Amino acid sequence: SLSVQDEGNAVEALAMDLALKAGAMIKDKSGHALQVDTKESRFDLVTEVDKACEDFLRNQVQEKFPDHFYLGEETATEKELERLRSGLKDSEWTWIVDPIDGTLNFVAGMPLSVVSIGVALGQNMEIGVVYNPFNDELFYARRGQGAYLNGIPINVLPHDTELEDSTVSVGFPSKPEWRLRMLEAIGKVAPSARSVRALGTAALHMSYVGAGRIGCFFEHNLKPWDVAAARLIVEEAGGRVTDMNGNFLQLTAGSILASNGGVLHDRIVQLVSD
Ligand code: 2AM
Ligand code: CA
Ligand code: CA
Ligand code: CA
Repeated sequence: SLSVQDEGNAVEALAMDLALKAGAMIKDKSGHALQVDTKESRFDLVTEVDKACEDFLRNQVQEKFPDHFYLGEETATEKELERLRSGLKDSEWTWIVDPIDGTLNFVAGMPLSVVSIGVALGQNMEIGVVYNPFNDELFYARRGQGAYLNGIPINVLPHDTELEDSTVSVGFPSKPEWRLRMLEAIGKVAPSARSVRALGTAALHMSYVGAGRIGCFFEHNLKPWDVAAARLIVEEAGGRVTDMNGNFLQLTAGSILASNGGVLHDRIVQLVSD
């Protein structure tokens, strides 16, 4: 059997290869007539392409690594989510996958959707890959080895960057009550920020934090697959990821704040924490 290091290398190679292949499927179908269904509400959409990408990713992972645990947005069962909540075993590999982050952009034909593939070893994210097929940007991180964009190392903004010199990014969850909570939080932060962006994909926002394009990202009520890959990208790029009260973020996610670390992180927590 493989050493943990060798298995990590094989997982890394597969995660990158699959992100590129799923990304190509997404780009191919963009702008075409799609079958669109609703999920939990009229605001919560899924397309045939979300499902096809997830089936492809799940089958590939299960074929190459039959003993790994796979959790993906479009196939996750209550039992699988419970396994994540109750805590993963130390030596267990877990794939946490969002086949399309930014489905509403995809449905509308806006080129802002990514494939997000995170792989945990035990309770820690070990590998994170976020791929935007529309401009061919591949964000990637491995625990302890830094974060990269298309092979070039990336870093968050300097730690002394203040809110006044930072663009802040946010997301609007599908549940109306959580949107109102977001508007409250944005109301406290926006007056002092350089500007505010909401691009409709949490994984891309967080990757941009890692690349130093924006200072921070926060959103309520996110799911594990929205943030699994990109949190490692932010951390390995020198940033910080917590919940919106500044506390440790579990793999189960929820409310999240990703930033360059330093004074900006503390300032946002001070403004939005409950
Ligand atoms: P998704 O595209 O994979 O569903 C942005 O607010 C984040 O929340 C996205 O990462 C998006 O992931 C998720 N989300 C789910 N439903 C949403 C909705 N109706 N409106 C906005 N975002 C939604
Ligand atoms: Ca979705
Ligand atoms: Ca998502
Ligand atoms: Ca999705």
